[in-house]
Amino acid sequence: MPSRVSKSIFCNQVGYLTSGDKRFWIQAREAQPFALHTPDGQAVFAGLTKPVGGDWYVGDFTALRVPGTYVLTVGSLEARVVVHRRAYGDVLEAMLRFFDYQLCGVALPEEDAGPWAHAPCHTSDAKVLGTERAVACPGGWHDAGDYGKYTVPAAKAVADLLLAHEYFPAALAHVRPMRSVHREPHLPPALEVAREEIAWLLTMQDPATGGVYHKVSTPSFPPLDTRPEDDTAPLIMSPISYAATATFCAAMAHAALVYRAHDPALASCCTDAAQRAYAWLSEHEMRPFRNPDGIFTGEYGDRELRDELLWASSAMLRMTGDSAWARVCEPLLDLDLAWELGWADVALYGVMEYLRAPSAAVSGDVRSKVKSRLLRELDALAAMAESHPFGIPMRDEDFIWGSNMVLLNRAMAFLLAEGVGVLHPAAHTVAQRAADYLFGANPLGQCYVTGFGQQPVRQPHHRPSVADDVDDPVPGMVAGGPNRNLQDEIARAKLAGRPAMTAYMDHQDSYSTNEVAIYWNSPAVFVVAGLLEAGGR
Ligand code: G3I
Ligand code: 9MR
Ligand code: ZN
Ligand code: CA
Repeated sequence: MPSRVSKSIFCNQVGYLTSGDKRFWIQAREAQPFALHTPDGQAVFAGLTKPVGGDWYVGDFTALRVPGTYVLTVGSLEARVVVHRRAYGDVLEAMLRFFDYQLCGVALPEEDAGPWAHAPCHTSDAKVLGTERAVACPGGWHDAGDYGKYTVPAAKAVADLLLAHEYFPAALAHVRPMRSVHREPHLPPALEVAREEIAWLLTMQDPATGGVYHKVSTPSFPPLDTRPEDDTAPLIMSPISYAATATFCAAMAHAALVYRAHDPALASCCTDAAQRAYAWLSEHEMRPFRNPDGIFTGEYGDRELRDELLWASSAMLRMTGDSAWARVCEPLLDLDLAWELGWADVALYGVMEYLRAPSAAVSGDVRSKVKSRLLRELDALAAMAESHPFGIPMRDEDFIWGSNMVLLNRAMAFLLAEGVGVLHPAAHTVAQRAADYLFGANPLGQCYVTGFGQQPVRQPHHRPSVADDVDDPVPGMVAGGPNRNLQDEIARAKLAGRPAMTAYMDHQDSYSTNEVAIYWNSPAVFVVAGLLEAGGR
C-alpha cells in the first residue's frame, strides 16, 4: 500500500484539558519534528512524532501544561489548538441543551432557542393502534432526526443522563439548560433536563395493565423538510411491548432513586410506575416487538430480551434494597449476554445497578465474579484500543449505524466501572481518545458535533435543522458517524469501497451516517462530563 502524506493535522478541534493528555495525528512515511508556538511566535514545545500503525504517526504534547491558544506546526502543516482547564465546558453545555431542542409539545422561545425557536408541535392525543382510545402523551424528546418518541431508546438516554449526574455532578453544575422550557427549573442540570423525558415516559404506561407502549409516532416519517409544528399526521400508539416495559421499569426505578432527594413527588410516581411495569413483566412472555401493519417509523426491534429483564430486576434491587430481587437478577448475570450500553444490548446497565445495590442485599460471591468479568471485558476493549492507530477501542466491524455511540458507550463503560471500584489503568486514556476522535482526531478530520471545531457537522439528517431557514444546524448534536454497511441510498452511491472509519458523509440525506439521536448525545454527555470532572481537579 502506498504511503500517504498528511494534507492536514488531525487533532482535537475542541481543545485539550490543561492537565489532560494531548495528542495529534498525521499520515507520514517517517517520524517528524513538531513544534507549538504562541500566536506571537514564542516557542513553547518541541517534539517528534511516533509511528502508531499503518501510515499514522502521533505527536504527544501532554507535557505542555500552560493554558492558551497555540499554533502547532509539523513541516508545512499548521493547526490551531486550545489548552484550557475547562476546554469542554461549552461543548458539554451544548450537548446537554440538545435535549431541550428535541422537546416536543412546547414552544421553544427565542430567548432560549435563538434562531431555532419554534411553536409547539405534536400536541394532539395519540390513538392506541386499532382502537378508538385516545391517550395524551405530550412532552418528551423527539428521538432523532425524525419526530417519533420511542420508549426503548428513551430509557437509555435517560439512564445516561442520570448516571452523568450521579458520577460527575461538579462538571455538570456549570452547565445551563434552557430554563424557560422546564417545569422544574431549579434541579441539578442533568436532572432538570431528564425530568421532561421522565414525565413523558410516565404517560406511555397503560394505567390498566402497567404495560408500556413501544412508541408514539405518525404512521410514516414525514418529508425531511417538515418543521416540527407542521408534522400534523395522526399520532399512533404502537402496542405495548416487553422491551418497552422492561426498559421503562429500569429507567423509572433508577429515576425513583436519583430524584428522591430533589423531587420527592416525581420519585414516588416513578416508584409506583416501576412496580406496576415489573408486575406486567412477570405476567408476560418475552416477545420481540415488530412494527405492526401500517406503521413504518423506527422499529427498535430486539430479539434478546433477557438483558432487559436483567436491567429491570437489578434496578428494582438497587431501588428497594430488597434481596428478593437479587434472586431474579443473579442467574441472569451468569448468562452469556453482551455487557453493553446500547439501546438493544442493555446488560451493562443491569450489571452496574447490581453492583451499586446495597451490599447486604446481594451475594458477595456473585458480586466478586461480576466484577472480575467486568474487568476482563474492559481488558478486551483496552487491547483493541492499544492496537488502534487512534487509540480507540474499535475494530472495523464496529463501524455500524451509530458507530459514534458504540465508541462513546465503550469509553463510558470504563468510567462507570471506576464508580464500583473496578479501576482499569487505561480508563482515562480511552475516554480521552474517544473525545479526541469525536472532536476531529479521525481520518476524515471531522468533528462529529454540530457547531464545534474547525470542521463541524453542517448537514445533519435532522428535520428541524433542514426545515428551518437558518444556515447553521442546531448546535451540540452528535452525528451517527461512519457506517461500513452503507444503509442509505446516497451512502451506497458515494461511499462504496471506503475503509470502515471513513464511510461517513456530512450530507442531510445520509441518515445511516449523519442522523443525530438522543441516545448518541447521552453517552457523549457522560464521557465529556467525566473528562471535565477529572481535568478540573
Ligand atoms: O449489531 C449488528 C451486527 O451484529 C451486524 O453484524 C451488523 C451488520 O449489519 O449490523 C448491526 O446491526 C445494526 C444495528 O443497527 C445495530 O444497533 C443494523 O445493521 C442497523 O440496521 C441498525 O440500525 C438501527 C437503525 O435505526 C435502523 O433500524 C440503529 O441502530 C438505530 O439507531 C436507528 O434508529 C433510528 C430509528 O429507527 C428512527 N429514528 C432515528 C434513529 C437513528 O437513526
Ligand atoms: O428520516 C428517517 C430517519 O429518521 C430514520 O432513521 C431512517 C431509517 O429508519 O429513515 C429515514 O426516513 C427515510 C426513509 O426510511 C426512506 N425514505 C427517505 C426517508 C428520509 O427522508
Ligand atoms: Zn413534537
Ligand atoms: Ca436486549
